[in-house]
This record gives sequence, structure tokens and C-alpha cells, in this order.
Amino acid sequence: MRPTALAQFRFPAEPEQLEAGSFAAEVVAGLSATPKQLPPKFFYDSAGSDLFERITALPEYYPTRCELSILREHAGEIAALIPAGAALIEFGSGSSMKTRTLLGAARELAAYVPVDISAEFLDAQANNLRREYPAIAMLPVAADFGASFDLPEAACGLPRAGFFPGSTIGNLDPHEAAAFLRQAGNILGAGGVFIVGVDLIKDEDVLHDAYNDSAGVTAAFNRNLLARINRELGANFDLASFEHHAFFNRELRRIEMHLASLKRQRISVCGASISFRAGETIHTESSYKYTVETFQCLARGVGWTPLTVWTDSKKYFSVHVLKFTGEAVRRPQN
Ligand code: AVJ
Repeated sequence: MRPTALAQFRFPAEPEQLEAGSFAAEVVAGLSATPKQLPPKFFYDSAGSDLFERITALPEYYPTRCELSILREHAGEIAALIPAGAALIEFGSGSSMKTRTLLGAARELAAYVPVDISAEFLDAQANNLRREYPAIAMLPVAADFGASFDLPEAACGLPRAGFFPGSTIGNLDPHEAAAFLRQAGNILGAGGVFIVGVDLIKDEDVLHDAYNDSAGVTAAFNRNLLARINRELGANFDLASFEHHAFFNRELRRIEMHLASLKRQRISVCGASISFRAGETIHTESSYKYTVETFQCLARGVGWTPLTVWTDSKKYFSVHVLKFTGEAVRRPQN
């Protein structure tokens, strides 16, 4: 890389001095860990968000189609469960048709609050929605919805409902998912309604194909993470020497995505030198799969009462409506 280009990346000499919680610090920490891992939230820079949009249209990637069919079929029932004059808080950017299905059905919504890490993508989506739904106040929040965030002032006095589509809850380990549901309960408040999309356990070939599409878009989405680290942190990953791996871990009931090093190599990022053995991987995403019962049990354990659940005709995907009571219901010990 030309010396001038490198000059733009001003990082402290010692990786330890990187700003805690920054992209740079989390990347160096993840690549220095054993096994190496990077959080999936870093997939979603602008290029990554566009690649994900393409994934949702792939023939093999069933979750988006299945969830949309459920939401369209039950939009009226869902809207009836959302209090009039409420703020709908979406954990995610709101780019999808799913959001529009809810906003179109929930005619008495006062405000819509999408919360997403990629500020650029979020604002662009919010502007589109402002034009399409002028009666609803659009109040985007650029934040990591997995961490605590403040609601916009204008939404604070309103009744609240939450929306978490796409089975993004599957990216969290079960105990993290429980903590997230608990935190969402605190944000939505007692009596708050939460609409959550959850991908279901199914035939392993179907799962495998959904994360190894024949067009290679998921592989490009996975590798884009390395391209982003090169772009934003001045690293020198050679993308061609890393291979996309995605498989179903039966024991942990999750899809795992990895980037495997095709050779022994060393890369430098933010002053850190990271070595890879041939075959060594970076774990870039987990996507846990549930049954309706295992997810309801998880939710009950942190204060949510399942009101109803719908699945698509193939029982590939589920949409749950939960109500927050705040009282954790522990599963009776066998
Ligand atoms: C957005 C996290 C739900 O895990 O299915 C799609 C992301 N990763 N293809 C998922 C994803 C690979 C997706 N979620």
C-alpha cells in the first residue's frame, strides 16, 4: 500500500492504547483472541448492508420470505395488539418490507423509532419512510441496540411496542439473548408488547444452503468484513487467501460462519501483527435456531409472557408476540 495511503491511518503505536470499544480496539481484540472471532455487528457497513439486502432476495435464504408472509397474513392481528398512539421501537434499521407491513397496518401509531449501528443506512431509510408515512413521527436512533440506548424525548411519554425481526436474536448466545430480552423489557416497560422473528430448527441441508448460496453472495458478505478492516483500519488482509465456511453445529443448534485462512500468513492491523496457521479460522457469526417452545421458555425466563405465535406453512420461521410482565418465570427443575 502506498506510504501516503497508510499515513491516513493514525493509530497509537501500541494496540493496547486503542480507544476502548472502538471498531479498531474490538477488531484487534477479536483477532488476538483464541479462537479468533469478530462480532457480526461489524458486517453492516454500507457495502455490507447492501450485500445483506441481496442475501434477503436469494432463493436459498428463506427467512426473509417466510417472515414477510407471516407478517402480511397476520398484520391486522398484530396491529390490534399495539396500543393506539404508541411508539414502535424497532431493534434494527427498518429498511425492510417487514417494517412497512407493520407501519401500514398499525394506523394509529404516533411514532416509529428504528435503532441501528449504521447511521448512514438508518438515516436514508428514515427519509424514505417519512415520505411514505407522513402521519408517523420518524425518530431514528444511531446506536448499537445490543447495548443500552436512550429513547428520543418525543417517544418517552408514549405507550411502547417493540419489533425485532429477521431472527437477529439468533446472533446472540442464549444467555446474551436472555439479557437482551430483559433489557428490551426495561425499555418497552410493563405491559409493553414485543414482536420477535425467530428462525426455527429444520432440515440441515436447508440450513446449510441458506448460508452457502450458489451465487456466493453470503461468501462476499462474510469477506466484506476483511475488506472493511482494510478500508477503515489500513490492514493488509489478502481476501483471496481467506475462504468462507458456514455449517450447522448440531450440538449448539447454531449456524456458524467462519473465514478460514488458506495458508500460513501474517497480517498487520493498527500496529498489531496477527499470525494465522493454515486452516485457522475467524468465527464471524453464530445464528442460533430455536423451536417455538425453546424460545418461549427463554422469554418467560426473563419476564415475558407469550401472547401468541405464528409460523409459515413450512414451519421454517416463527413470529412471536410477547407481553412484558417483568416477573421471571423459571422453568420447573426436572
Ligand atoms: C440478519 C443475523 C438474521 O443470521 O440469518 C444472513 C445474517 N448471515 N446470511 C442470519 C446473515 C448470513 C442473518 N441475520
